[in-house]
Amino acid sequence: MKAFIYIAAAATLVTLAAPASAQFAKPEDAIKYRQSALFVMSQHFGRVGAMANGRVPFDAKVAADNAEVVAAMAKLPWAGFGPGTEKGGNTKAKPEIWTEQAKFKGGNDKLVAETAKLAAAAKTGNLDDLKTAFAATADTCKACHDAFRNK
Ligand code: ASC
Repeated sequence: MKAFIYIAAAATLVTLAAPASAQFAKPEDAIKYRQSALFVMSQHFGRVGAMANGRVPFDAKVAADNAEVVAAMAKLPWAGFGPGTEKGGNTKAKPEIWTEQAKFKGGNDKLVAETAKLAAAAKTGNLDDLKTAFAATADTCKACHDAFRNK
């Protein structure tokens, strides 16, 4: 009985921890995972950008909903860049991601921070705040792409 409880507890912990540590069966899965998170993020970021740039009318609720998704997605890609995922699939990832881990992690942390600010700005319903946060987030995307993504 005791053993059963330990096993059940361990299984529960693994289940609860899974989304955060995102273990992958094979490198291709990690690559697909990070690309998917980044793709979903880009779609929702684009919707916020359309409003920040005046291409579509500003709707505070739509902006806030999309920015929320951007902020949530920003937390995911890091787990997909683990050791052994340098190659496989159709990746544009540069080797510097793994040789300059601290810098790359710093970029991801900055993305998480800036997208949280974006979501907060969107919630205020103030278009100028949204524009400022959008620009800061876009700069953060670009800095990492320039340093760590092949053309
Ligand atoms: C986007 C998108 C990116 C970033 C980047 C910002 O909308 O898909 O990858 O913004 O272009 O410079």
